[in-house]
Amino acid sequence: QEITSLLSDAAGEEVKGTENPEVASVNQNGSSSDVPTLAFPSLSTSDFQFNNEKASDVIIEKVEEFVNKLGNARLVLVDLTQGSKILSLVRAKAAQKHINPKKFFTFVGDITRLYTGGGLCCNVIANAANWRLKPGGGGVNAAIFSAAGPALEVATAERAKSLYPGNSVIVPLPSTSPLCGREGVTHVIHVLGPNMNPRRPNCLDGDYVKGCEILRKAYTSLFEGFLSIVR
Ligand code: AR6
Repeated sequence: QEITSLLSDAAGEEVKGTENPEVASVNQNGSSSDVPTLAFPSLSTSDFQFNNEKASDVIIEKVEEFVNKLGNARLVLVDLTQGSKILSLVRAKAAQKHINPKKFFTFVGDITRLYTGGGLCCNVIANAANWRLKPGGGGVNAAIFSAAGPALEVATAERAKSLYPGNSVIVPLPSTSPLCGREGVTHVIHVLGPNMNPRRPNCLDGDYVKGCEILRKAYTSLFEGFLSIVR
């Protein structure tokens, strides 16, 4: 309990992992690895060009819906930089809605180095995937496939060949993957968000009614997938 409080106090505000001694010391004790944690990027808001304000509303709505179903688990929204617009928006809205900071917080860091780079143990990470479930393409997808090595591509192909927007697939990470050994990640959940970029497949041409519907579906699928792993 004491350890959980220490961690959440540190994490209630946005934290930069490497500058956060409380988080690091908790992890050195080994205890926070007992807290099932999903680290997820903001789906669709970079390469897929989804509006940040609307995306932050959907994230908050879905976090609010799932936060009381988590038991001792927690959700962490991750982005690469301190200046991340989506992290600021979500952090402000989460505070406004009094969402429990022990259960949900934001974190600045590379999702493939959350433990070694930031002292944050996350047993599950989400990927903002492409419909073909293939490596490359930039963003978090390229980073995760590259850090996980070929084992992730093989394990993914065994589970699914493609994804429709709004859907996800859970992939248990083989213990041979560096992401497993180095970072303690046991599962990757690939999620396909809605696309507003005309240069990418299935562009919604600015239709935010459909876009928000698909984004809600994507987060529901992601959070339900995480719950199915931790239960
Ligand atoms: N660690 C943490 N967050 C990251 C990282 C990282 N290593 N890299 C990017 N982000 P994006 P999308 C953040 O573009 O908009 C790919 O090409 C980023 O700042 O990865 O859903 C796929 O193949 C942003 O906040 O995903 C798809 O075709 C968030 O992750 C397409 O992009 C999502 O950015 C998906 O586009």
